[in-house]
Amino acid sequence: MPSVLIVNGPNLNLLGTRELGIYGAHTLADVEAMCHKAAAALGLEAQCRQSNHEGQLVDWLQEAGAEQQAGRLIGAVLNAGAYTHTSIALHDAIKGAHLRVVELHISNVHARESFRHHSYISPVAAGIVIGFGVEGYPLAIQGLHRLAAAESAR
Ligand code: CA2
Repeated sequence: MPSVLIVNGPNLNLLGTRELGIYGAHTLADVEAMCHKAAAALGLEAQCRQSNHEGQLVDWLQEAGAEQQAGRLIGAVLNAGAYTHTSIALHDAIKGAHLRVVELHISNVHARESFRHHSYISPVAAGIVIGFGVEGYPLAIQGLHRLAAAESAR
């Protein structure tokens, strides 16, 4: 069964414990359960990971690129958290690995502080899902599935 990788970055392990007004009451475990369900409905296995460490995220994205090239993975949904706004390393990892990525943000970053308006991920993302709360995760999986199917039909 092909896989889809779901990667959550720094502080997203705290979902559902604080900042409920911005990120909602669902925990990371709830989000991962939603991802497993959405993936299974498309005949995919969801691999869910979270790290607070930039290098760990780089390693996972590099490995995912190799899995995608081998035809075992359709791509990744990436909520890089605050690294979205700072990390050239994540940008380079996605680009270098030729990884199909849907960038995701729970909150509408464009309605927040200006430092959240720039993303190093967006220029190397195949698609972007922003501001739908945690419901964005299943939407991103569905979008990634469609993009992968469209590319393999070409
Ligand atoms: O809206 C998003 O999904 C973000 O990627 C979340 C990041 C933020 O830095 C981005 O600008 C937008 C922050 C994640 C922190 O999550 C927390 C959850 C609960 C309590 C504290 C932090």
